[in-house]
Formats: sequence, C-alpha cells, structure tokens
Amino acid sequence: MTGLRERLRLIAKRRDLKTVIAYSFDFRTRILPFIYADLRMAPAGVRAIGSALADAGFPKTRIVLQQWNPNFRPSGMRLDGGLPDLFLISSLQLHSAECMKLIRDACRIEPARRPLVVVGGPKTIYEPWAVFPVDPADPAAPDLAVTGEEFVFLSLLEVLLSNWGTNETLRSAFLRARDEGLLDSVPGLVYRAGEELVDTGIQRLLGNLDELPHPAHGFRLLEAPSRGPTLAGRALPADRVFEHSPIGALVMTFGCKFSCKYCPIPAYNQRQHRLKSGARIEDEMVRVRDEFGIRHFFGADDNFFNNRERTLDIIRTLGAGPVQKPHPRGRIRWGTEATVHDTVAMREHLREVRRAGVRALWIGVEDMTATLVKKGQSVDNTTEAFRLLREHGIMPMPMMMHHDSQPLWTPGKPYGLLNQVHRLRQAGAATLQVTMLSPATGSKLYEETFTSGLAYESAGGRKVEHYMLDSNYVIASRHPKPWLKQLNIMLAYLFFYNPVRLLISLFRSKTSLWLADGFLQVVGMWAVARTICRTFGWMMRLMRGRIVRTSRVPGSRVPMRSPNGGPAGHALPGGVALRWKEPAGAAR
Ligand code: B12
Ligand code: SF4
Repeated sequence: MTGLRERLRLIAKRRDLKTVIAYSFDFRTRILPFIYADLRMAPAGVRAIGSALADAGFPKTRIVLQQWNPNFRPSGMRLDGGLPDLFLISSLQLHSAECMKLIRDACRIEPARRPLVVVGGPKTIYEPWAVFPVDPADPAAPDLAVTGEEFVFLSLLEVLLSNWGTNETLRSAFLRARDEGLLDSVPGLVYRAGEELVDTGIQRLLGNLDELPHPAHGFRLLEAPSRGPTLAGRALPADRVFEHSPIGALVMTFGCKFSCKYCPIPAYNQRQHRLKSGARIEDEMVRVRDEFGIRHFFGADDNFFNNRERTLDIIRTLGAGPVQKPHPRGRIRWGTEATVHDTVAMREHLREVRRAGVRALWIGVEDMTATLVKKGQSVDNTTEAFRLLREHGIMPMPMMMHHDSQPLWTPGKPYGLLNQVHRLRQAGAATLQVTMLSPATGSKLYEETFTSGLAYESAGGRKVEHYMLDSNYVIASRHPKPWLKQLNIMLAYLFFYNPVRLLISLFRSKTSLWLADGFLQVVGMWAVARTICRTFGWMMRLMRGRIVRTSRVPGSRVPMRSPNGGPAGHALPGGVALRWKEPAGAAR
C-alpha cells in the first residue's frame, strides 16, 4: 500500500485528476435504531476513498453526501470549471434505489464527455452484478463495480492513469484498458464485456491499517449541505465541518473471531483481525479534533475487544497520551462495538478503557438466553457485562435480534422480548436496538433463507424493496402471524423509550451519565414515533394481505465469469452467475 501511494504521487506530478464521490442515501431508511447518526456522521467509506485520492496527490476531489444534498444531480456537476474525470458512487444495500438513480442521471451525460462511472461500497462488495441492469428499456449502468477497499481502488487508478493519453477522457482510457485485459490483474473489479460480466476475483485485503491514508484529508473534501442540484465553488470549510458532522467515524480495527451464521463480517475480513496501532489512532483523533473541532468519535469496529493484547495496546496508548489531556475543544470521547463475552473478559481493564475516552459500547446481545445464537452470552453474563460497564461510567447500548420463536412476554422467565428489554434497562442500557433476523448478503444463512422459502417477495401487494432490507421490517418469517413480530418490535421500542422512563432517567438514573441518558430518551421517543409511522403500513399488509414468498436466491441475471473463463468469485450459488458455466461456455 505504501509503495502504491508513492507511485501514484509520482504520476500526480504529471497529471491532474478531478473526482466527485457521491454517497447514496434513501431517506425512507430514516428510522430507529440509528436516526441521529445517519445524518450527523459523515460516513467513513467515502471519506476513505477521498483521503486516498488527496493523499496520492489529487486534491481536486469533492465528496457529496445525498443525506446533506438530497437534490444533487450528477448530470449537472462541475468541479474546477468542468465535468470531473471520475464519478464514484458508494452505496449500502438499502440505499440501492438512490444509487441506481445516480447512475441513470450520470449516464445522461453524452458518452464522449462522460466521466468514468464507478460504484463501490457494501452494496457492490456482495452484489456487484446488481448495478448492471438487464432491462433493455433501462440500460444505464456504471462502467465498473469495485468489490474492495482503498487498495483495490488505488491499484485500479494506477492502471488507468498509466494508460491515460493526453487527448482522451479517463473513460476512454478505461475502455481500452478493459479491452486489452489490463484490469484483470487487479482482483476486486467487475465490468461488462459484451453480454457477460467479468469478475477479477476476491480483493486482497490490507492487513496493517497504519498504511492507510490519513482520514483527515477526507474531511476537507465534503460538499456543504444544500438543496441545489450542483456543487459549490469550494468544499465545506474546515471550521464548519463540526457543525454538520459532530461525530467522526474512524476505522480502528476490522474483524471478529466469532462466526455467527447470520453475519457477513468474519468472511468479509477473510477471517483476519486487521487493525491500526494505538499511536496511529491517537494521531488520527488528535488531528481530526485540532483541524475540524470533532472530539466525539465512533469506531467502525466489528468487535473492538476481539483480541485482548491488541485492545490493551490501543487503550493504553490513548489513555496515556494527548487524547485525554484537557483541551480548549474538550476531551476526546468515543464509542464502539464489542461482544458480551469479550466485555466480561476485559473486566479488569475497563478502568483503562474509560481512561482511553470510551463512554459508550454497542453490544451485540441478540438474545440473552442464547437460543437464537451462541457467542458466549447468557442472561447472567450479559447483566454482569452491563453492570461492569455502568460501574466504570461507560454506557452499554444493547443490540437485540428478535426471531420467530421468541414471544413478546414470558411470565417469570427471561426469554420474552420485553422481559429481556426490561432486564437490559435495569442493568443500565442507555439505548436499544431491536431488529428482526433477516437475510444478510455475505452471511452463511443468506441463501438458505431463500431456498427454504422463508423470504418474502411481497405482502398485501407491496413488494419488498431495497430500503426495507435493514432488518427493521419483517421480510422473512415462518411465524403464522408475522405481523405480531412487527408489532413486537414497536412495543419493545415503546417499552424502552417513553415519558415515564425519561423522568426516571432524569431523577433516578442507573447511570452516572444521567444527562446523556435523558437526552437519549427524548431522541428515542421522537424516533419511535417516526419508526411506527413508517412500519405500521407494512404490519397491516402482513396482517391483512396475502404474503408471497420467494425461493429465488438473488443472483446475477447476466452471465458472470472470471477473466480466464472460470466461475466468478462474487457469484452466488443458485444464481445464473454460477449456472453460467455450461450455457455461457457453449455460447462463447
Ligand atoms: C459505522 C456503521 C454504521 C453507522 C454509520 C454512520 C455513518 N454515517 O458513517 C450507523 C450506526 C449509522 C449505521 C447504521 C446502519 N448500518 Co451500519 N455499519 C457501520 C460499520 C460498523 C462501519 C462502517 C464504516 O465506517 N466502515 C469503514 C469504511 C472505511 O468502510 P466502508 O464504508 O465499507 O468503505 C470501504 C469499502 O466499502 C470501499 N468503498 C466504499 N465506498 C466506495 C466507493 C467506491 C467507488 C469504491 C471504489 C470503494 C468504496 O472502500 C472503503 C474504504 O475501505 C459497518 C461494518 C463495517 N465494519 O464496515 C456497518 C454496515 C455498513 N452497516 C450495515 C447496516 C445493515 C446498517 C443499518 C441498516 C443497521 C440497521 N438495522 O439499522 C443502518 C443503516 C442506516 C442508514 N439509514 O443508512 C451493513 C451494510 C450491509 C450492506 N451490504 O449494505 C454493514 C456493512 C454491517 C454489516 N456487515 O452487516 N452503520
Ligand atoms: S459476534 Fe457480532 S461481529 Fe462477530 S460474527 Fe457474531 S454478529 Fe458478527
């Protein structure tokens, strides 16, 4: 990675490159559990790609967040007086509809002037084929889908820039590189070649995250929030970044040692635990605070306590250095994710964890009785983990997963959803996440959810759309009355966020952070109202309408292959992608 960054800097001395990066955002996803953070935290993925470009010597880069610029239209974008050379889109699966709208609009630019259009992020990492449509009436498609991280993107850039002639667009250099097979040496790309999709393979992952470009670059590239369709003359000034993104998402570690069947994280990380050093994280926090005024951070960790020695290196460095020294902008505070099991295992070190600035931990409790999933949690050790955190002034934020066999209430037993929510609140939970077990792309359970006929295609005539794939909607269930599951989720939230609890949090709080607890109750009540308004209609359809199931595993409808004609790494068994082998082989 370090060598690649240096080589690109040499190219940058000879070549200018203008890039616009858009983050797609579907406003229909604005419901619990993350209704505040979704708008008030500039996402790390687009910032990381922007940082990589700026670090490589291409500062003419702008990051547009659809959540801040809902009317942004790529066809009208101008940067430094002209169309950009490169238009990048980042999307989560649930924002796919908006991602496709951006692609369609970018394709309205006449081909001879069109920027190279590339899509990446968690949508294409798992389903790169999905952005290449099959409908001849709607042919708009990106030039390329990326199924990897910065390393893949910069490797691609190196190939393209090394082959970019002076009198041509970057897109035409891409088309030539593609046809000459130059892209095939970069694993992590999917492009169209005639009637097929070519998948260059599974990405090579960067292990030492200290080699990543510094995230501070990305914060300088943000487009200021606006209602307009075009871009402003300059990016959001550094001293106004905090106003719009008071929380900074930072990459610290990636990976988790558990292997829950419904979770894509261990496989995505190729079973590796990847991380930055304590010194590097300290430098990032301090620099982002000093340059942009952001002193609250959220670690993009999958399980921060995954490895005790590595965690201790990070927290001891942060606890001893400038991060915790008084500062005119305030001390640095941060939160992240961990498991119950590892929190209990870290019990002797929680004082150090707090000293490092941690004030909130999102904990994947799922089901306290471990009926749904076993990852070292039980009623007793979950309560113990929460007690320990509370005692150390760290807010525990449980993430629960409701499932078909869990009742709403079980008298005298801790199995029911409300019984568990009650216990968690008593144990000091400050927020609550309750989602329904749903198919997650990239997880072991994904295909089975479809092949077993569990997944819904529609209910009451309404199709399951992408924005509903956030586990807040019941879209896969064997329960005879699935509407009850949807209702249970609403009741659990109402049980947790309500005026009575607000009063209790202010006058008899279980946590030392009672003001934060009260604030979270207020935001939570507003968010519950919004969540109920959004999901009530779906519940009624589940109750009154006909439920149509689907057993078709989503897969590429365009034949997909590796560069040498073998099976494609990103194809799903069962989809046309893998069945490609015979029919497409015959057609070639
Ligand atoms: C922090 C986080 C959040 C924060 C996001 C806040 C913010 N605005 O940043 C909050 C808490 C709000 C959140 C909410 C949700 N999240 Co979330 N979240 C994460 C988490 C833990 C870290 C994200 C992150 O910052 N990663 C670090 C960055 C650097 O990685 P990245 O975004 O993947 O980007 C890299 C690559 O993808 C690639 N890339 C990205 N874009 C592009 C574009 C191009 C052109 C290229 C070439 C490359 C590229 O390069 C980047 C650098 O390496 C991830 C898991 C994870 N470890 O990544 C889940 C994750 C993104 N979340 C997920 C989900 C499902 C949700 C929710 C639906 C949960 C829920 N039930 O409500 C909501 C959705 C809310 C909404 N309306 O959007 C899923 C998405 C699954 C999918 N396939 O789309 C993830 C991947 C977790 C998982 N594995 O299941 N989340
Ligand atoms: S513990 Fe959490 S991050 Fe780890 S595999 Fe299970 S669900 Fe995924």
